[in-house]
Amino acid sequence: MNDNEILKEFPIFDGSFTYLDSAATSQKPECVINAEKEFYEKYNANPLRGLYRLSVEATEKYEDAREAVRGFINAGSTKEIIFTRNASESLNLVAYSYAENFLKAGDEIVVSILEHHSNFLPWKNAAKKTGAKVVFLDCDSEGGISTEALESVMSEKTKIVAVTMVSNVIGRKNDIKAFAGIAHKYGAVIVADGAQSVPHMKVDVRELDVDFLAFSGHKMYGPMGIGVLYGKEALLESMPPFLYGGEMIETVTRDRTTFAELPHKFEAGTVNAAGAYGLHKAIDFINRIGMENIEKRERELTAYAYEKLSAIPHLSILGSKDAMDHHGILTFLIEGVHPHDVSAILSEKNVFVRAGNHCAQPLLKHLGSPSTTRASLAFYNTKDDIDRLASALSSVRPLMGYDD
Ligand code: C6P
Repeated sequence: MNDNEILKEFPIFDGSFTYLDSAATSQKPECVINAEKEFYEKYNANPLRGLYRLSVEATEKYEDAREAVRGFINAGSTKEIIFTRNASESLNLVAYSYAENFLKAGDEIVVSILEHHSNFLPWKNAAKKTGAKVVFLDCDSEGGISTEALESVMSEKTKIVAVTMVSNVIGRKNDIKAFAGIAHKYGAVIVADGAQSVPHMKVDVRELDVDFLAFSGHKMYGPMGIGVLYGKEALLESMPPFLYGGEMIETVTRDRTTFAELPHKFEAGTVNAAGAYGLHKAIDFINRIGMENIEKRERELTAYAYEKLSAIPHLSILGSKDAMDHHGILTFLIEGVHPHDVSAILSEKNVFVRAGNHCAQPLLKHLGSPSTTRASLAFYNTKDDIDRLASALSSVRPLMGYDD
């Protein structure tokens, strides 16, 4: 597909701006935008409840979406796919239902320093309630975490290893398969945060052997408000419900409740069926483009962006010195200019990037800077987008009064 064919799929791209904040949320193709409308126009009824045709159809659309997610990450069963609101809720589900029930005082939860707050705060909270301890797994100066580093913080006390597949700040990827092997050797479960990996690379939960995987629909061309938790069936079976309410029960009497089978045990209340339908269409869209093509194009764009930004005086890119370690995410500092000013100047030039702490304050502290500017790509970006970014960045210091 050429640039124009790709851009045509996304109605928001009218040529008036350059979008480089896809790590925050991706733009949506027309097929996904239309899907929510189609759901409400053709299939709207409360799923999983009604015995009439429309409700049965709504249920079918919802469960078809679950099957699409299962296939997309190669889970063994749809019982292992829980729909949530987003990656944050998926991670909280594991912390509330698994950690709070199975951890005890003295146990340890290993959390990498690369984590987004959503894969740190739930563990901190679970540790506070159970008396367990959060142990940090630090990265090296370029954001890498070796298997030796993980081994060095593991012990028989470790019960959970919570680690991101790809950092939302520096784009660095962890060797999750090797990490899973280490976690299992010590009898711990591994919780992988796939928010920044599932939209950009093939993620096969059985190949990686992760126990839990969390991700959001809105970062993978799908709607906001729908997310996924994958969990191994035996673990999910052993866990109590996270939220209580409608449709997550089998029977309720005055003094006894039995819960629904997986996955419905974890989906209390009316579900986001239109969102799931939209996510299904997003998965169809990714499959139509081909994940290998998405990855290839994003690799090329990352290499191009790394080269362009590296050539800008007074700009330093955080993390690895190897462009291929950045997976579409470049976080940088411009000497003497606050990242908020950088982002505001870029916005004036209709180039949209994120500035701040990227919801990863412990990592930013570790990297020695409380705030940075971040440009993040998706496959719909073009080399022209990168050229516009580079040109806008080159103007920042002169505009701030530096005579470079
Ligand atoms: N990162 C970013 O701009 P939610 O908000 O629940 O969909 O995703 C949370 C989350 C969890 N893990 C990682 C690695 C993430 O990057 C995010 C979201 C966005 O970097 C918004 S803060």
